Amino acid sequence: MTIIHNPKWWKEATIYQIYPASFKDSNNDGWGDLAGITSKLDYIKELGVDAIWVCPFYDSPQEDMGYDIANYEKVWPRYGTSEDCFQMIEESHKRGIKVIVDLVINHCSEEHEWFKESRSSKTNAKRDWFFWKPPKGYEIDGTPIPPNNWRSFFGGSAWKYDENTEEFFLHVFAPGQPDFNWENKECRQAIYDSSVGFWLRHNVDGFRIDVGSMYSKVEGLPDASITDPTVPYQDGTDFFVNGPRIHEYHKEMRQYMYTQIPEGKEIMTVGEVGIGNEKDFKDYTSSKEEEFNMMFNFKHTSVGESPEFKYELIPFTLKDFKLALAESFLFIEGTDCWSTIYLENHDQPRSVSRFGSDSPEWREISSKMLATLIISLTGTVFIYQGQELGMPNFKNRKIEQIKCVEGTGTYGAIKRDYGEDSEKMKKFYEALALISRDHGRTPFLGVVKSPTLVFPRMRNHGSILMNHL
Ligand code: TEU
Repeated sequence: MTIIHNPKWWKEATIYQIYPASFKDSNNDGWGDLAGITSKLDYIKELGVDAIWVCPFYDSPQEDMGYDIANYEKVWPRYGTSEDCFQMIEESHKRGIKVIVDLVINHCSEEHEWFKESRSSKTNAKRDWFFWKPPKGYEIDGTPIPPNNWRSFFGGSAWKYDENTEEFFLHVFAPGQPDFNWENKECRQAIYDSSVGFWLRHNVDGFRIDVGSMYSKVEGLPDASITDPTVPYQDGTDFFVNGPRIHEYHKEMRQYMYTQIPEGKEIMTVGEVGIGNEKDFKDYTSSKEEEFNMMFNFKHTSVGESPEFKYELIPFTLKDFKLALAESFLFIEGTDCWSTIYLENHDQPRSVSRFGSDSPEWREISSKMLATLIISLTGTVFIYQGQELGMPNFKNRKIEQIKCVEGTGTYGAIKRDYGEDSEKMKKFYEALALISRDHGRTPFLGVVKSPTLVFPRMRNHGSILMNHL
């Protein structure tokens, strides 16, 4: 029997995710920076890590911690200079560590030059690069009504009114994150060249593709059905998650990537898909389809959150968790697809607090148990800075101290729709204490009193269902 063996470095890899703001501050200005990351590469190497994924470090007004990009080709000055970045890439490569960067191209920032041009007039050449629509009508007091009833992931309407041209633009995330109109070919080409090409030409080894399932919106942007009559805006994801042209776009982008790298070099991509069915997952990750190499599923990190509203906790059992986690990898069996395994990232709380126990008695052993779980399952392992030390959630943070735009935006929407003293707000506070996105964003090491490495050495952990195709 001949076994066809086509090994790929990324199938056996352990990838370490770095959140630049809170990893290592090299100049004592209170923010982590790229020089800080470079100074810790030996530590990262020692962990047995094969690649780092560095969260957005590009120029940005930081409404969503850098996921609102004003210039794809410039480093945000607090994080350093382009030279610092090129050095981080070079020093990683010297140590045999690959570098994966975040590709945030469902939207940009209101501060991006392309959006500034687009908003300048209805006839601007870039007007169609974003979704602009006139109001659906006007309230009696003259307030313009958004073009459809979609809600933003971060609370309130997914549309923001622009006085200048008296039209709304679409933002499925924060108001300062206008969605690109991927239907426009010229816009797609500009995105590829600036965000993908620039970094491939500067030697990165791949991309983590932010909200990679949401670029294709259903034509006409129809109203969502009313699933929660108590609030003005509804869940519109049926019309933009895994949409009609999404696979076409990813194939096109992957082809573009090949034009930017030397012969023989391999690029690794991991797409943030979030939700979908088995067919969607296969379509994204089948090697012959040439879209993503692997993807992130949100099923297991959403366990215990109400499907209608994330910030309302519901009971769950160990079995629910195991079945949800299995959705990340079972679909690849007998296929040419590949998968990831993770418990933490910058949008998630600390896994020891979420799925184990962070009491002084149990924190270390509980973290070790979760570490053992993920390195023994199938798929490329992603671990998040501090997870190797069993960092726990922070305790007793007040609402005024919440920094993340999902937390502050949701708070504002609940206050407006239900009131400060409502049951909804009470449940929101309870949920925030467990699952706020800020839990994973506190300074590295900050809350760990006695650091001990909880991960077994990670290199070549091996996969149970090794895929040879
Ligand atoms: O996250 C996308 C995403 O789906 C999350 O916002 C999700 O809704 C929630 O936080 C987890 O349940 C990506 C980035 O990872 C996130 O940091 C950004 O805020 C977001 O995209 C917008 O770019």
